[in-house]
Amino acid sequence: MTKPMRVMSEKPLNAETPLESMRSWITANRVFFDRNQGAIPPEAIALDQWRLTVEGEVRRPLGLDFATLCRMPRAEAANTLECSGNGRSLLAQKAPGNPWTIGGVGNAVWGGVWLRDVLNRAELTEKARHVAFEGFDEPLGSARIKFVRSIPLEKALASTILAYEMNGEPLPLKHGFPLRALALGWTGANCVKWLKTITVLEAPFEGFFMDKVYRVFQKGQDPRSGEVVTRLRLKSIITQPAPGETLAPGVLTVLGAAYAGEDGIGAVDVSTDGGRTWQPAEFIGPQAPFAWRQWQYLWSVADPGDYTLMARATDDQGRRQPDQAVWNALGYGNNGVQEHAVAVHIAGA
Ligand SMILES: Nc1nc2c(c(=O)[nH]1)N[C@H]1C(S)=C(S)[C@@H](COP(=O)(O)O)O[C@H]1N2
Ligand SMILES: [Mo]
Repeated sequence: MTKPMRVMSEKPLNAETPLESMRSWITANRVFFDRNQGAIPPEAIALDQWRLTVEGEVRRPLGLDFATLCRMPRAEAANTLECSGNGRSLLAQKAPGNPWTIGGVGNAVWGGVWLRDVLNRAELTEKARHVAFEGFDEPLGSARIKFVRSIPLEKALASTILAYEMNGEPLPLKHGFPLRALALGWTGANCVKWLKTITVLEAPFEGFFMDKVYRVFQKGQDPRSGEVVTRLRLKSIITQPAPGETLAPGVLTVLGAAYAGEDGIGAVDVSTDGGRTWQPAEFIGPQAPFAWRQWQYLWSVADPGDYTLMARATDDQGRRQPDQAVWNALGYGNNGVQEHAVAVHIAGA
């Protein structure tokens, strides 16, 4: 019954969540999007071989084994994970990178420990400012650059978890078994998989994946002059009907999701006439911090013809999703209304 994922590349594996699987609050693990810079480890590491090293600006460096980690107070959080490049192929002006449509996103309930509990155990020094994560996946390509990312200490202490469970199952191999970071409400690049080392630093980590990519800059500019991609941007997507679908007249259920990372969703409006008029959608399903909100709109359509459906979200502070995304050289954060419009055909009776 489940539609297959849309694979954009096999090596490394980059694949989208199918549209049909985004019509529920929880995205099933088996179709949850895959985004990899390097090679997925060929097999699950034996848990008794695995250690989490915590070092750098700490008074008590740690080598935590899995059993010890599991005995620590449990953290559980719903979180919508989105790749920074999601929506890139829909941008009005093209940008290089994986050609994501809307499926570089998924929502899951993650179980693990709070990063703050691990850092407190290691006792931060006064110099601690950034927290860097390194996984044990092998880099691909001749440059052999490891995927290392750091986040500010405030985020690490406030709302970051180290997850060993995804939707009630052990973290699947593709998604970082046995442990991954999740900076809640921040893009996937801040959520390192296959964690092995956490290094507390005085300043942001410097390296390819911090300084050359995952920054918002214009063509010809030094990437380092651009802001690091962190928080998810306010956005809504239409998950039913599918683009280009032909439908019969009647009352049609339009489905979608809206998310804003660290912010909540206040409202979603739907247009069925290419943005001339807007009607409120209704929320369905659960609501939780950092998680998307599912919505529906019952569309009565009598007349055959071609229609353009659009959705636009407003966050809980009253800020509205932009019509067009702010373009940048690597095509990150496409949250434009126009770019996510869906054209459908209503057939004659
Ligand atoms: N170790 C490691 N962690 C990683 C990556 C990676 O290549 N290696 N890719 C990142 C990116 S860019 C994204 S969008 C998310 C994707 O997570 P998923 O494959 O579980 O959906 O993982 C992040 N964590
Ligand atoms: Mo990503």
